[in-house]
Amino acid sequence: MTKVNIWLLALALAVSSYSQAATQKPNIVIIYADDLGVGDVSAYQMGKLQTPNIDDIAKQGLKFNQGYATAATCTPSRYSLLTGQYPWRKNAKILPGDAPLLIDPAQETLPKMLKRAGYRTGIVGKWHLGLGHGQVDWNQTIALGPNQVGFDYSYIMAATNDRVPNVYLENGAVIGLEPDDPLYVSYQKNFANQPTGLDNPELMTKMKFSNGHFHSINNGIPRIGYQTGGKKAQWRDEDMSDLFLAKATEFIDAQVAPTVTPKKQEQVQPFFLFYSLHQPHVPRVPHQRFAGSSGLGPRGDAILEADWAVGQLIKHLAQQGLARNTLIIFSSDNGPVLDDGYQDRAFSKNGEHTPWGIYRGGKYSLFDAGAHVPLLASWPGTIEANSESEQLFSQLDLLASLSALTQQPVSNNDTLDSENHLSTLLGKSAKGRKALVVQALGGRTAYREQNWLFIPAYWGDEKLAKEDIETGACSCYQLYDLANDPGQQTNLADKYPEKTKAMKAAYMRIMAT
Ligand code: NG6
Ligand code: CA
Repeated sequence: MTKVNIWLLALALAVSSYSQAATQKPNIVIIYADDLGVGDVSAYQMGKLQTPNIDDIAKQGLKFNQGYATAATCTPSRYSLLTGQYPWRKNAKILPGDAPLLIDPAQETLPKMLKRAGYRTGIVGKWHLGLGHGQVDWNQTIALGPNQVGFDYSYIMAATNDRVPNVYLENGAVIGLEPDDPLYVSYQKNFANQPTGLDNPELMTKMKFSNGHFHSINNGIPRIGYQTGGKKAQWRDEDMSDLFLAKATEFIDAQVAPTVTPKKQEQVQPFFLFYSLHQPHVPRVPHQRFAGSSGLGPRGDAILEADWAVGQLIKHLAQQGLARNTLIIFSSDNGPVLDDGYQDRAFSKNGEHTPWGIYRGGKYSLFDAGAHVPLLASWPGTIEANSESEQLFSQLDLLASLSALTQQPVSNNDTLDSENHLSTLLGKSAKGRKALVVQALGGRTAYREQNWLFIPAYWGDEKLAKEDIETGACSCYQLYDLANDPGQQTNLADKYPEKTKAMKAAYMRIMAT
């Protein structure tokens, strides 16, 4: 063989191994915490809690220092993650537990795209994107939910752990309902003879409310909304984490035929698991074995419970021989809050801990800690271990990026807001998203472009009094240089009027699309 031929052969081999890698379809697990701050994850070294299992994802892979949800509350962020669209296009705000499905079944979604790419898709945990067409009958299988927007399997709570109904649904059907004790739900008025937190404070044996949350009581904890019946189906908060973990591992196991040896895993159908944790959202009632474990009260304990569950899930993947062929993405739906409506000593036990890290604000806020969240990605052999990224990466971009990874085109123009930043997600590019609109409580929006944050003028309270969180509202324009002032202490809008004007114009352009 001539030198040239040898060279050509080597080139051909390199190209074929490259294209094999390029068409690889790893399992994809998105672990999505609820109200977890950057400072709550010890890999970020900004707070006092220790989260060794979540940190392991960073050790195995990549830690984003500029990772973003699209919103400072739950429903809008989840909507964007799954649809690749900004939440304000759909007027997405925090939904009640009996709201209709927010995602149009005709819309493109992340699980639909992955399903077309050959994945089996599942969601376990918090949903909070509505079910049915409205007027849901909880005693029948609900025909419109996660299974109709791309998930082959779903095991969910409808909304949040502080909202009724307090039941689990598997593939649209409430689990554990007895025919002679039907379940009814209302967000308008109470049912006859049903105790509430307001009228029957003696029944709040596990937790009392501090703000809102004074309707129906389940498991000694008052909730938002009224429910009656379905007694056997009502959850016990302490068991929720173990149950979701069990359902998540069962979903993984269903993919792994027992006769298949780990060496042959690549021949097994890949899966996408959306493991949607309920921690540390209120009410924070972890299993007894975590009670008191953090020294920071129930909020810290719930985070340690979540950290443990994450560790178990990762261990399980390894035991099934799936560690190398699984891309794990860990993030949170919005920033942190201490008192979010229950008397759980979140302020008094917090001590020196800083869930919001070095950023300003928190959950609900237009300031940076509203949507600036922990974001980690690991894929051994592909993502470099112990790496860090300063690039802006939004959960909005997961749809387009994972569509590039699986070489599965997205089907229509609906996903126009999602950008392909696959190489940034895999730590191979120093070029992230340039600009991002973030949404706060009530649908207010702010605009991030590179290191700058622009907040338009909003009238209203500067602080949520009970939560003690700054809203970011000001009758002035605000402009912050996040590179030099990550804590957003100096408003530069007056100092740089041209920059402010340019940021405002760019923001208005996106909002007009
Ligand atoms: C708020 C609730 C809060 C939480 C939030 C939704 C009150 C006083 N506060 O309205 O407890 O449930 O909604 O959180 O009721 S989220 O993370 O799902 O967006
Ligand atoms: Ca949340």
